[in-house]
Order: sequence, then structure tokens, then C-alpha cells
Amino acid sequence: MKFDILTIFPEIFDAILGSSIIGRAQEKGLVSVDAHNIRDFSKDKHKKTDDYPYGGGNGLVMLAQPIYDAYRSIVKELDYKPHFIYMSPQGKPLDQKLVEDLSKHEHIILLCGHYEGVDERILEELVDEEISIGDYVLTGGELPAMVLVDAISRTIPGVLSNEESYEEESHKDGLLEYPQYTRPADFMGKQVPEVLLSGHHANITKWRRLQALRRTKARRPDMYEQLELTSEDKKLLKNNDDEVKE
Ligand code: 4FD
Repeated sequence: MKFDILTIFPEIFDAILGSSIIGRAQEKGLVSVDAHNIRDFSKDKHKKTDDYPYGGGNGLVMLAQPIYDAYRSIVKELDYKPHFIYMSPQGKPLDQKLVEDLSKHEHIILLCGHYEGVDERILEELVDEEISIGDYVLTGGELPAMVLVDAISRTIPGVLSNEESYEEESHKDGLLEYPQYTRPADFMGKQVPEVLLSGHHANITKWRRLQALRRTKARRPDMYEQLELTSEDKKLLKNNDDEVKE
């Protein structure tokens, strides 16, 4: 998976994505992340990348020309068109399903906007998809781009080790994760649930499923509504509806 990022702050990508799991994935050749400085493509003597909006108003708008030339420098030697994504609060909300769909692309270009956004003509000409990481506004699209790179990269086979595995985790089957415990069995007088120490694997599986169902119902009623409960799930909930805590 190849990511090319168009940004006015390329340094912050090297610092964050160069370390830890994504850094290791880059060394293994499973992922490559290249950040390109839009400012390098400015034709202005002051290397300007933005200007006042036509029609007036607050803030600045990013110029089309440096973004377009940065884009051309990436695609000029390619015989295909990479998937072009613009990170913006106006975009389609990101979820795990969208992450998995995006991971099917071999090559993604991410545009990070600033100020009041980007000249609309760039969006019409280049953008395949506008994506938002949530309903809040940040000072730039760089953090959202990093979120997207991280979320996509960890779905690529070989990026996560067995210990970190992508199987059986939050949002995979539309359920939140069950609670986890590790040593010691007693922490400040609080005990690990007995069933987890029992060694009875069928009971442990049932307990975890019940916890995941309850937690999803309590914290994410929107997700719970979308679930198709199996007859096993219904039995589990019915047999335990006396001891609800959450
Ligand atoms: N919620 C997000 C993306 C970008 C951003 C920007 C227009 C502001 C939040 C275009 C206005 C980009 C998000 C930069 N803030 N800020 O994904």
C-alpha cells in the first residue's frame, strides 16, 4: 500500500509514522508513506500557498496551482490514477467499513487542507472521495490523514503481529470489545472475574459475548439496533438479565 500526502507540514508525518508499527511496516516494505510539501510547488516569490477568498469573508483559501503541480509530480510517471482523498469536515464519516474498502486501493493520495479549505476547482478536478474523521474541526487535515493511514495500514496482512492481531476486535462484527484483564488477579482489592480464571473455555467465550452485547447496548445503542442477535445471544441475555451492572 502506497500513500502520498500533499501537505504544507511534511515533517510531522516523518516523525509520527516513522516510528512504531507503521514504521516497522514501512521497513518491511508493506506500506510506504511519502509526504510532499505543497510549498515546493508554489510559483510565488514568497512561496505563498493560499490567498483571500473571492467574494470576501474570513480566512484564506489554499491555491489550486501548487496543489495541482504537486499532484502532477506524483502521477507523471504512473500509468494508472491513484485514489485521491481530501480530508475535510464536509466529508463522508470514516468508519471501519470505509477503512476496509479503502484498503483495497494499491495507491492513495491524501490532500491535507488548511485555513478555510481548498479552491473548489481542485476538488472537482482531482478528488475521488472527501472523508471526515468526525464531527469536529481541526486546524489542518494532517492529523485526519495520519488517522486514515494508520487505520488502513493495520488492516494490511503482515503489518500487525499475531499478538496485535486484527481478528476478533472492536467493530469487526458490529460489537464493542469485551473487558480485558491481566495479572495480578487482585488489584487494590478488585478481583478479575472468576470465570476468566476457571479455565473453562466455553464459559469464557459465553461470558465475553455477553459482556460485549451488554456494553454495546449501554454505550452504543445505535450499533446495538443494527445487530442481528442469534438465538444463542438471546438465550445468553435472557439467562443473565438479573445481574445487569452497566
Ligand atoms: N473532521 C477534519 C478534516 C480537516 C480539518 C480543513 C476545510 C478545514 C477536521 C477543509 C476546513 C479542511 C475532519 C482542515 N478538520 N481541518 O476529518
